[in-house]
Amino acid sequence: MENLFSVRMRAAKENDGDERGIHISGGEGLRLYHQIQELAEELLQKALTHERGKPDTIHLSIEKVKENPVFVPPISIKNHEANTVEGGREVACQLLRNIGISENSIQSALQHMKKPKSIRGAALIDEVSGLRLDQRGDKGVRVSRMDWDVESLRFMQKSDSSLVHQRAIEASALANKVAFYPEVVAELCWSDDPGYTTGYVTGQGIYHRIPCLKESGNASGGRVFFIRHDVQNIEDLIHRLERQPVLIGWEKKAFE
Ligand code: WAQ
Ligand code: MG
Ligand code: MG
Ligand code: MG
Repeated sequence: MENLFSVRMRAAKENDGDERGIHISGGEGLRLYHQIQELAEELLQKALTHERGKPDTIHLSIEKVKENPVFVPPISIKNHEANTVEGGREVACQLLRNIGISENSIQSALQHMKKPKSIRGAALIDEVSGLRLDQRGDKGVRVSRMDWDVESLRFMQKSDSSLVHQRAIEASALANKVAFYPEVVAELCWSDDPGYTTGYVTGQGIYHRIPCLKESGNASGGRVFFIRHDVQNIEDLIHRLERQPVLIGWEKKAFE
């Protein structure tokens, strides 16, 4: 296989007394050399026109991936219904309970999601105690080096209409990489973008899309990964989340 490049962007606004600033937007992909420019332009455009505001700093980084990517077959997508934030959050909490997440841990996740200052990465919390396991504070753990395999995505799009929107494509690539690791029991996510209120819960091999997880206009959101209580080496998991190249899809085009 030809070399892949990791193309990543993050944009932030300055904030007094905090060198990292306030998170505006981020994004990324794994592409071949001749596709770098197209993705870099898309990401730059995203940074410059984001509804969270004009950034003061934009980091764009492009790096050859030396390790071979792992192919991860996508989990299935289930669409849920809700008309109110209360209803949407109840759907999310019920799904997390069914997956086996403790009430403490669910409440701790909701507290994290409601914080007004959005962080650029995810919080890793214990599925039983709800305690934060990563030591990353306001930075969080930024999952990186994942993308859809293009042909596998096209195949999935034939049967799932939600996978046409750029945002759902990006979010599901991340969610699929995260769900691949056995240490991660579940994930809860909704956007920090004020205009986007649909979020998801993943667990037990399903990406549950849930509308109405927050009020429109609200700029808080985030990601929580619920981690198995018996995990010994959290740093090793974080390393794989950040560094291991993953393509979502099938290596052999068995589906053609
Ligand atoms: N790694 C870890 N956490 C991240 C990453 C990443 N690569 N990117 C974003 N986050 C965290 C961070 O705290 C953001 O503030 C938060 O997630 C939300 O990110 O099926 O668009 O990119 O329709 O604003 C979900 C539903 C959309 C998609 C989620 O999130 C669908 C979304 P955003
Ligand atoms: Mg995003
Ligand atoms: Mg898992
Ligand atoms: Mg956002």
